[in-house]
Amino acid sequence: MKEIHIIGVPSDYGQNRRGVDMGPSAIRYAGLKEKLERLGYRVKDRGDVMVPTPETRHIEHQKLKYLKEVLSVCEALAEQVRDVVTSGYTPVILGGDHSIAMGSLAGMAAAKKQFGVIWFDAHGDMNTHETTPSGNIHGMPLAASLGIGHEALTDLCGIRPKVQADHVVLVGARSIDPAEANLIRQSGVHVFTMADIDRMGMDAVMRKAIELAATDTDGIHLSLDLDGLDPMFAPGVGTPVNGGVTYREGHLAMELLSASGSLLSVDVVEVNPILDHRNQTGRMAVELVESLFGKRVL
Ligand code: HAR
Ligand code: MN
Ligand code: MN
Ligand code: MN
Repeated sequence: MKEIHIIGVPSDYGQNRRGVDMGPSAIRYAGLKEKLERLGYRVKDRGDVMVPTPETRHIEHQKLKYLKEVLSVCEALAEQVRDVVTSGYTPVILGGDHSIAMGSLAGMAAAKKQFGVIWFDAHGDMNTHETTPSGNIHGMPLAASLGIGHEALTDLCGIRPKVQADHVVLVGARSIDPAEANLIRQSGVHVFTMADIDRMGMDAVMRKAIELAATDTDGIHLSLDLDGLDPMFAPGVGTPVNGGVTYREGHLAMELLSASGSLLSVDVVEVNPILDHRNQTGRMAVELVESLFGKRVL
């Protein structure tokens, strides 16, 4: 039987609204462990990675806000992920903002020769310190993991790059900054925007995405940013963007990834309980993870 290890990362150092640090609690409170157990998995909760208290810290670089704190959190997370994956278990990583994915991917890169990434997100997260409009590192983790940007980020854990561009697929994109768009085009990552989902349908998009991320790799890491969903279904996020993935499209995407048998690891990020309505987004996150791990109607 497969064993899942939950790792909480209560960090909001990658962006400027407090609250995502409560994401792991909200997702756990929505019944994550019990629901995965009901699907037949052994589940171990490894607790939270140590995150320093924001009120004791200050910004040093305006274009890389809370760089030191982001790095220390990501290093600690990478170590946990490497340990879980080399032991043969599946990590479910609970953010926190999306900057933590640099730690997830560093841990994956330490444990696996080749892996693909499906980056489910309204945003590209392909900025660098030179292109960022905000200085928030949660807009940079995909670029950094591909080896693009400031070396403090790209060289995290001494592995660069963590993943190859032709094994990376963005799904759900609809808010990309102009300079970020150039980086995306130059990088060679694959992108399915919302318009592509409208035209092709989620079924065709995900089948193609899975093929791209699984070819020549040992499997797929899913980086699930809840703002990829339409704010109607996931209002508790810091940077909501209209015109997102619907409830059923989201589940279909998870079901197809589950059926592919290629899933290695997942992060669930950007859930902000302060901005949420009665934990709707936390519950949505758990529902999507259930579909990802095989929950079906019949
Ligand atoms: N692109 C903008 C920036 O770099 C906004 C990024 C928002 N990012 C997330 N993660 N919520 O996907 O600041
Ligand atoms: Mn993101
Ligand atoms: Mn996003
Ligand atoms: Mn290849």
